[in-house]
Amino acid sequence: MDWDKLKQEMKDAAWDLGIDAIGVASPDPFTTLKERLIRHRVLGRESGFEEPDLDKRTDPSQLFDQPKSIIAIAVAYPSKLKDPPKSEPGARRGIMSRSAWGEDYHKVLRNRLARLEEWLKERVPSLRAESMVDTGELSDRAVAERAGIGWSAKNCSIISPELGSWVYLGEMITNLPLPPDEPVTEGCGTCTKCIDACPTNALVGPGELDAKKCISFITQTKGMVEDEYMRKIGNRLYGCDTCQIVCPENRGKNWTRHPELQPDNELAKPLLLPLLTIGNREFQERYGATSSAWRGKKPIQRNAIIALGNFKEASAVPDLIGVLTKDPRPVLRGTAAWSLGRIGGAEAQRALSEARGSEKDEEALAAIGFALDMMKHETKDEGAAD
Ligand code: B12
Ligand code: SF4
Ligand code: SF4
Repeated sequence: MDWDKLKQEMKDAAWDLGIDAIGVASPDPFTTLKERLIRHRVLGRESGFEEPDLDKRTDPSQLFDQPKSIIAIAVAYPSKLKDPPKSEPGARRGIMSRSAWGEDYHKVLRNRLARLEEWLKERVPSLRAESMVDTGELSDRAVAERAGIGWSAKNCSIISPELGSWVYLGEMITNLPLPPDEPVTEGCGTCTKCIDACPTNALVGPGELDAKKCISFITQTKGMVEDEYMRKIGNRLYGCDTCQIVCPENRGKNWTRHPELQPDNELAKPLLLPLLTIGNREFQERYGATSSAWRGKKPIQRNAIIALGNFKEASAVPDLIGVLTKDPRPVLRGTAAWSLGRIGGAEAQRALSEARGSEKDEEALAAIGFALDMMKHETKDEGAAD
């Protein structure tokens, strides 16, 4: 078999298979990545969403019998809404990160990898392959970098010279000895816009993230959020795009060719109030097919409550009092207390004082106390994200 020729044919076929960038990496162990991951763990900077076994993360031969190559793919997604609905007083809206617009990317990329596998199998019937997207053991970014899809940037993203960073990544380990590609030579140069723009200073150095400080991570947690971070969440409901929006490499880049990745404006930038009381079935119907639903509805509802507080949306006070007094989940009651404290006013204060007498959950009670205190001292006024 002429592997060079097969690789070139695969590259030529990729576009028609719905793949926007493709490259080949050697399956050698990722030794510098391993050192990096150990350091990351020791410093307590992991999110907890990563595969915990660092040997599996960095040695493809632990996942696959005699791997010969890893094919990396990228699928580009939209970064702009067409005629986005306005967020205005009385009708405030939250924002989903671009990686959660359209259909769940795990499904879309698995579909592309399955098509690619079929294409290869037709040419090499002895093909063995194992594909992964996000939830697999490997570092999708490290594989993409080695396969020449893009460089590992200061905002941690893989930036493709042609596509920017609005790309999802996936890979396929194979038994085919395809010749590897070279990593790209471009880089960030002296730019530091992402590090400067990060609202929580989560980018602690170029390409170094303290995931626990990252708003993207915080929006996906389920507990109470600290006051400092609630203020910085702004109106983000899931994920954070700030360090990519400010990136000059993304200027003018908006990828729209995949119909299943096209956003629905009402899901990408939804009204906040209806989210407070959305039922399980309705949540599944609306968000079940997107990548934002994997942690259930609670984090998104909590973030909607936070956003109303950050907007200081006085018209939301009755609904927030409803959450404070009736919601069975202490985290949501506590967050509603914070939001009412941030909005302020006599009605909010009365409701908080009453709730202080009846609330049984310790954490929610502490949040009520904090909110009442905050009403006395509130001076700051951070804006919303989008
Ligand atoms: C855990 C995780 C998160 C965590 C932690 C993110 C992080 N930066 O570590 C949280 C929840 C915060 C998160 C957020 C986001 N994520 Co995420 N996430 C992952 C996941 C599952 C693992 C990442 C990981 O292991 N991180 C640990 C770090 C240390 O390793 P790494 O980034 O994989 O590898 C790089 C570094 O190690 C670095 N490196 C290696 N050696 C050295 C040495 C030195 C000195 C330095 C400085 C760096 C360095 O180079 C490697 C390659 O870039 C991957 C999927 C996967 N299986 O890989 C998706 C993934 C990285 N996420 C993705 C996306 C889209 C996002 C968000 C943009 C979503 C959003 N809009 O909110 C944000 C971006 C936040 C950011 N600035 O990174 C995409 C990235 C696509 C791209 N173009 O790069 C991935 C690849 C999912 C996918 N399959 O498409 N994510
Ligand atoms: S995703 Fe947001 S919080 Fe996280 S590093 Fe980027 S700008 Fe900072
Ligand atoms: S904003 Fe600048 S430093 Fe950050 S990723 Fe983009 S080019 Fe690199």
